[in-house]
Amino acid sequence: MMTSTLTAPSTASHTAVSDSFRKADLLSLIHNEIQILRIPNFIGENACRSISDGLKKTGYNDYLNAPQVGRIGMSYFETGRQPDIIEHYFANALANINLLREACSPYPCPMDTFRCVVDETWEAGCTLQTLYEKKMFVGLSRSMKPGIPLKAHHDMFGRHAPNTPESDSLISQFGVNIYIDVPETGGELGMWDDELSDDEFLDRRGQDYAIPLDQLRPCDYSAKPENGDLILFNARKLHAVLPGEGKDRLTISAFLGYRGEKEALTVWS
Ligand SMILES: O=C(O)CCC(=O)C(=O)O
Ligand SMILES: [Fe+2]
Repeated sequence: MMTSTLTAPSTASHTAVSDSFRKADLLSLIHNEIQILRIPNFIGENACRSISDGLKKTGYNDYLNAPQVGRIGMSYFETGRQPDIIEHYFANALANINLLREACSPYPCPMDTFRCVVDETWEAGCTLQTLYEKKMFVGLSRSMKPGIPLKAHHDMFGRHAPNTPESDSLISQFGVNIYIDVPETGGELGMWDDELSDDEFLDRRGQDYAIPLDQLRPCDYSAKPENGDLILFNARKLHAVLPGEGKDRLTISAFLGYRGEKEALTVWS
């Protein structure tokens, strides 16, 4: 449609930066007052270095449906509604949580820390998402190679788990990423203001897993992550990871689901 997305504007008004995870900031995200919440130094430098080594030693495999995107663990997005892959996802969910814990050891897995911090902050708590009465996996680690973007997409639980109370009840879905080892240049989280319907998104991505960046105008705003950052963002808006330079970009990620102020928040990958 329009030109290159390789430069990323930084836009303060869409982003809040906080020194800790606070309910008021999460409410700002929920109420659409901000689109990105960044918490620097959520994880310390030494922990990042050690966890980066542990993740690389554990080893990344490509997504089943997004070639060139490495991951440890499995995203429910990969199941593509196929019963045999869904079964595989659930059969391995808890083992994969433990695999991530082992990779991070002797440091705590940052996703466990995140889950505790959210639980402590939100009166109704934060729990691991269940689906079809089974526990989901959470804490997917993603590795993006230099020069390779994560193409533009939105994340909609309802596409992968349609007509379930768990997806029908969702009011907001936030992307959660903890940045373990990121390039100094590039690797921004880029966002567009567009909230497409899922049908429109699927139509526009065609056979690809997402929309190539050269088919979009430059992103409307972005966040440049640093090692140790925790970033939450509105995953229903179109977003992408811009290509990084010089080193692999390692993250630990989840989605956070909101269903109302009196409801528990939930996490899954
Ligand atoms: O790695 C990032 O900055 C964002 C990745 C992403 O698309 C997501 O977590 O939904
Ligand atoms: Fe995403």
